[in-house]
This record gives sequence, C-alpha cells and structure tokens, in this order.
Amino acid sequence: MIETKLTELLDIRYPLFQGGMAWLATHELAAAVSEAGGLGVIGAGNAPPEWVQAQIDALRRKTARPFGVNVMLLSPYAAEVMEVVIENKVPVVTTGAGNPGPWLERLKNAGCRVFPVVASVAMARRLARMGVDGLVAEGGEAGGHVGELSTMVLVPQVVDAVDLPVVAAGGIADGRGVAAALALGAAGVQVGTRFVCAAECVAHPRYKEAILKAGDRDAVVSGRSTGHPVRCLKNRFWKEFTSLEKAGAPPEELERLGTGKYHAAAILGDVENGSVLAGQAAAMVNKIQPAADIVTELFAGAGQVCARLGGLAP
Ligand code: TUI
Repeated sequence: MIETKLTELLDIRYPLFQGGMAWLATHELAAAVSEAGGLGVIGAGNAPPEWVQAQIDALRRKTARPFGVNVMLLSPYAAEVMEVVIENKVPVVTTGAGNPGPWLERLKNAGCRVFPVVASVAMARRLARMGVDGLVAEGGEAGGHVGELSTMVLVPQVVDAVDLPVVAAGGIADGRGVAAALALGAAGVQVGTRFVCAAECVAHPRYKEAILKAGDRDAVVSGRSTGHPVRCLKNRFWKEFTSLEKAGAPPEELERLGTGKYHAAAILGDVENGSVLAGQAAAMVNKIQPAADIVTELFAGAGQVCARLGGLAP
C-alpha cells in the first residue's frame, strides 16, 4: 500500500491516474481501473457532449469509486464537454493541450478536483496561482501531443515550483517508473500506453499488437512544424507525414492530412495508414492483461524497488 497526498485527497487506494486517451479511454477501461483502486479516466478527445454523458452514465452503472474525465481543450466541443462535466459533478477533471483557466471557478464550485496536464514550469506556476487542486506534469516521453521536456527534469521542477500534489506522466509503465516518479517528488503517476494493452481497452487488436511489437526507438515525434507535435509509432503514415513536413508543406496541409488518422488506427485498426499514438514506454509493454493486474503489478513492483532502495540508505 502506497499512501500519498493524492490517495488521501481523491479517496483512491493507489496514487494512479489512467491516461485520458481519446477514443481508447472509455467507460470500460476507466471503470476497471477505478474498481481496481486507481483513478479511471474517460478521455473526451474530440467527442461531442452527448457521448461524454453516456460514458459517465455507463461508468457510474459499473462502479461507485471516484473517476475522472479528461477534457482535450483543442476539441471543438471543449466548452460543451465542460458543461457536462460540471453538471455531473465529475470527481476529477484533467485537461490537455491548453489552459483550463476559463472554467476553473465553475468546476471548483461544482466540487470537481481539477488536475490540468502541464508540460512546463511556467504553465504549472500560472495554474497553481489560479487555484487548481493538483497538476499532471507530463514529459515528452508520453504519447500524443507532447512538450519538450523529459519527465526526469520536468517533474522535480514542477514539484519545487508549486505547493500542490504533482502526478508524473510520460514514460511510466512499470514499478520502477512508479518508484522513480515518487523519488522525484511526485505524489502519484499517470500511465497511458500500458493501459492501451489492458484487456478492457477498446483499442483495435492491431493497435494493441503494434504497441506490443514496438521497440525502443519506434515511438517518434512528428508535426513539430504545426505547433502541435505528436508522438506516435513509426509506420507508413508517419513516413509520408514527415517527408511532407521536411519538404516544407504548410501547417494547414499537414493538419488536414492528420485529420481522422488516429480514429483510423485506434478503432478501425488501420495501423499502417493511421496514426498510432503511443509513448516511448510502448517498448516496455509486453502483454495484454486485465487492468486490475496492471494496477497490482505497478504497485507491487514499486514496493519492491522502494524496499531495495531503503536497504541502500546509509
Ligand atoms: O493533451 C495531451 N495529449 C494529447 S491531446 C491529443 S489530440 C491532438 N491531436 C493533434 C494535435 C494536438 C492535439 C493527443 N494527445 N497531453 C497533455 C498535454 N498538454 N501535453 C501538453 C499539454 C499542454 C500544452 C500546452 C498543456 C498546456 C499547454 O498550454 C498552452 C498554453 O496555453 O500556454
């Protein structure tokens, strides 16, 4: 049992957020993670508000444990999804790809704990001043839309900059990563890529297979020139996209080329012509297993590391 400020604040058994991955973090996965003692998170992605409402209803039919919704702020539905989250008094709201400042007061009045994802110390400081409940500090090892800093340097700097619980994200896929995050001062971890290979995750079997097969240098970043760099697995789509990018294609053309490609891979299983978003930890994911087993393994492993390191103390 690992208790931190985060387990206490959110009434969860393990200091763990499941990543709020668009298309993949549905009620099936989130309910399983929450039932196992972590914080399951529904990923709203670009989905409309009715979809998010149905997901929350389905999750609540399966578990009474706390859960979260991730609001992707670049979504055309972000404002309407925020309304759903507020009306439903969702226990924990994480946000990605932007600044949730405009909704903070109303979220807090509804009793939602707000944990924005940040990729820089400046954003962490700004949001701490605005009164968020905690932060997810996400390093560039993560999948999807990423910042420049690695988890190893981002987390301790965010921990020092704010007086709030910090959840470390990016590159964490086993007990060693959990222990390392705690060593950096984090109050918990967020794990995404490993949960894509949970039995309950609705990802297409070929998407899961691509992650299981990934090697250490297969999760690469493209789209830096668009201002929205994205980490995904190397494939045919990635090759075409990066060669156009290198040839100086305008950002609008690249954005257009990317549209719908994540859905094609994640749900339709077109892992060659679609975009297989995944973090660098894909190489460390080697089996499909129930979400509850992932949760147990992460913290049993972390406990072993902590015991071993305790033995090294002078
Ligand atoms: O958001 C993510 N991961 C994502 S979002 C996404 S959908 C998308 N697809 C194509 C292009 C862009 C997005 C797929 N994966 N992770 C959390 C995260 N948030 N990483 C980085 C940030 C971030 C970036 C800028 C947070 C705040 C921020 O602030 C900008 C500002 O307003 O200063």
